[in-house]
Amino acid sequence: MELNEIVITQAIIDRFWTKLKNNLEMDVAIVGGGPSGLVAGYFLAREGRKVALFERKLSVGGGMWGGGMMFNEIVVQESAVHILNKFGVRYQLYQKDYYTADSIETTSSLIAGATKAGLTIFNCMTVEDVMMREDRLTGLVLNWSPVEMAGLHVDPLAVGSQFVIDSTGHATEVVKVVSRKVPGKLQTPSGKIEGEKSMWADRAETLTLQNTCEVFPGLFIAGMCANATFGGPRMGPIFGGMLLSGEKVANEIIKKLN
Ligand code: 48H
Repeated sequence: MELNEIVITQAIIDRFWTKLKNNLEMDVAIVGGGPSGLVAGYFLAREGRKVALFERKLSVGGGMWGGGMMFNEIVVQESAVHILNKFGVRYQLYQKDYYTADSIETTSSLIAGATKAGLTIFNCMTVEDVMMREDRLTGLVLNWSPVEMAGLHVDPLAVGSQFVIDSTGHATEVVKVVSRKVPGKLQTPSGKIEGEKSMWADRAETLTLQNTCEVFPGLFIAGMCANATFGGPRMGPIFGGMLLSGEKVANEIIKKLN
């Protein structure tokens, strides 16, 4: 049988259309496909929740691919090793409490695990705004990343969700929009974004987990975004906090949805 280009085109359009339409309303919309967002998506999807992740770039994985300064290995502490096990990532003990894993294997395993668990990922989409009502966030405002990159004046589209997770890392993009444009205050000491501090790995890893919370009605923060929002320090290429934050935010939202 001769392969037909028009059928190939129709197949892609039909399937993508269905995927997009199925995700116009969902339980949880995740912004940013770094390690914390992917782990959150995995645990939410495994609970049978309707969850989609929106990523600006062509590839998800965020800052994990490059390990530390492009030495493509990551460090994970003992308390987060159970998450590597869930995704079938191989790791090695370096010394007590310090494990290492190949950053390519880890990132690709998080992506494969999360999508196979049922997380839908939309790449090349930028979240440029949120949807709001009197008392809470109700969804996301999206545009194609190439529209943003080219600076084209094209209006966005919107998707609804019961909860939003900002896992956009250092950039804290959704929190920034909410702080600037949505009436009300963030649940931080100043009511605003406190801003990320310089490196202190041990404290940062503890705070990443502590700062993972609902920072505004309908908006949860995870990963590096949680630390930057609450004024926590950065931690460098140790990723246990990111993985644990993804697990925690999923559990908190599952409790609320139940
Ligand atoms: C759609 C967006 C938007 C937007 C951004 O930075 P990430 O890897 O995030 P985390 O928090 O899961 O992991 C942080 C970790 O990678 C890291 O940077 C560490 C540990 N740093 C320590 C240190 O000391 O520096 O991923 C965030 C993702 C990226 O893929 C962005 O492209 C994406 O979010 N993103 N996607 N719409 N508006 N903004």
